[in-house]
Amino acid sequence: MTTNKTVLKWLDEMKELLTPDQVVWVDGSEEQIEAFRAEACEIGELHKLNQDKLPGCYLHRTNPNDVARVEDRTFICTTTKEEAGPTNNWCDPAQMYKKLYDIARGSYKGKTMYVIPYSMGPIGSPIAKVGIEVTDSIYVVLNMVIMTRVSPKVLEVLGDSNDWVRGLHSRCDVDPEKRYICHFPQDNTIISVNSGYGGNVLLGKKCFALRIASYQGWKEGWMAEHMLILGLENPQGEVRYIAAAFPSACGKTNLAMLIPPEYLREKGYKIWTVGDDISWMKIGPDGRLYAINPENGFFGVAPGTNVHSNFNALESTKKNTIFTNVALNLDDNTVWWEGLDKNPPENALEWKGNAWNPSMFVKADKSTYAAHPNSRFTAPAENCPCISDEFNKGAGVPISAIVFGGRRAKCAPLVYQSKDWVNGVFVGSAMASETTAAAAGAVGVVRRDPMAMLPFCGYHMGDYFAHWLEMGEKLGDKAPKIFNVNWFRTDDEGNFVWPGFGDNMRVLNWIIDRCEGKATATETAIGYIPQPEDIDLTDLDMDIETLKSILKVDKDVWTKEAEEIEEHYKKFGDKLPAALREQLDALKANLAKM
Ligand code: GTP
Ligand code: SPV
Ligand code: MN
Repeated sequence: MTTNKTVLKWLDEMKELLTPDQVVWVDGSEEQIEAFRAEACEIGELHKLNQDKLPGCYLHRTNPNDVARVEDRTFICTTTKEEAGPTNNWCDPAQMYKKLYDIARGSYKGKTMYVIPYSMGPIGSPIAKVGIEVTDSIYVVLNMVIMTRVSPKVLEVLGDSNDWVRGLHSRCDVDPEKRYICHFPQDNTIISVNSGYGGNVLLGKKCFALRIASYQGWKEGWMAEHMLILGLENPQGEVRYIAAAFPSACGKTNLAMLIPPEYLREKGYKIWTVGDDISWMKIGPDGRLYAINPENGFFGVAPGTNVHSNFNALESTKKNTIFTNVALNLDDNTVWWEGLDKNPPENALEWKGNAWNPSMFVKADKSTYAAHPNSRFTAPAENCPCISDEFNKGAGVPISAIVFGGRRAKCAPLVYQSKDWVNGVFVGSAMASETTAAAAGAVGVVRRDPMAMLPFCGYHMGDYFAHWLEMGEKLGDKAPKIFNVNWFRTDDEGNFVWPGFGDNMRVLNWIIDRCEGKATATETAIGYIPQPEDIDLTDLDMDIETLKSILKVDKDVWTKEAEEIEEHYKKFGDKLPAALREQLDALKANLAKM
């Protein structure tokens, strides 16, 4: 497949270490994919679903001990601990290589070593990058051919270059005690052992496109962010692009594909999806910030996805999709998950493969759910009815607004605009959100998650903040405007106040109007808030008083918030940029005046 000496040398090392019975290059061709699917079904890795209703679709169940990313077993192995910073687990590279090689040694015995050459981003795009993953899992191969661009062309584009990311995945025994997801940013290398789950093993995604790429972006002057990218088309046919960073399972896929409320659709508003999870951004020739989606598919949260909440995501899963850890409807050999519809299958297998029926379901007890709360679909982006024309173009789309957000039951208002780039970086650096099922561990605990990158930043978070500030200086008056949103404010009964989903379009319109200088706002201690009349409530069952309640900036709540940000900032020591310290002081002063 290639004569690239750096590739061949590394593959020889991998063969020697892993001792596979055979080596198979993955070329992404339809024939090869079909053969892999058949083999995966034979060995029980995949279950073939109803091909009339769901052509090309399959179900996979992971080991029940292996259902989410494992942040406590994820490491950034830089030469010094200082480079990885206070928010990452760190280990000395030499020590970690030894430990991982000892675990992986001989683990492909009796198996095939699949070699996957892939491009993150349209092949040949100036923003795209090449990776090669070796794996012993056909499931990983079949996911990678959906999530990335796998083709021999990738190797042609790479030529003799050494600028590619090495990825070793070995499922080993799926032993949670020996599970490690390790990154060596200075060697462009990722090693993942003892997992078979999503973000732990599809090494192009979080490991490369965020952890390694954030490090590369820092060194090379660009940005790799945990952001969706959408195009908002107005009735004049003009499209403005927004990139939004929300933590895992906080609504990126949903926002990226939203369907505007009917009255806006009638006027001609549309949303186009460029990406739903990751954004790589570079300053273009005209000085603006341009973004590409490095991925080629969606690895989306299944529960809660339905025709009303996310029609376009559901459509995307109707063909050539792999479902992981959802329920199997035995009556028609299709899939089901909580929130898909109001008709749970009478005769089903839950995500672990045990018999299940609706009488077993207890809302308060997640262990009775048919689908795992972090069950996922892997769907080709080309299936998405609203995929942007720009998706496959390598130049990227110019970003008008960057939006941060998270799950905050009480604190953050529905939307606010930062005062300028530096203030926006402060807002991102102070972000917090309630934890979700996307990572192993407690759910619903508020934690600081700067720019939604806490689990994904491949270097010292203080340096990362400084990098953001530097990008702002380079962008100058061409910098995107920065906003913060919160769809998750709750009332006293714990119900979400804002309808969310498609209705988030009402907020996006205000954001774009602000970017174009068309909408008014009120200045508050934390930034610019819309006047209640600025958020269009047409056709919505919500009165203006309720809207006001979720736009409110509460002095006591925010004073406590500022104290927590102070605590959070202490972690970064003298790596915390002075400009952010000043922003916090200014916030405190503003609150004191309220
Ligand atoms: P990752 O793939 O883990 O990065 O997640 P994501 O950020 O793409 O989140 P996703 O869009 O898949 O949404 C996760 C969960 O949040 C789903 O259960 C959605 O139903 C729910 N959700 C998304 N948008 C909204 C919203 O606007 N309001 C409410 N209340 N829930 C939402
Ligand atoms: C996330 O957790 O943010 C995801 C899913 O997008 S995973 O690929 O498993 O990281
Ligand atoms: Mn994500």
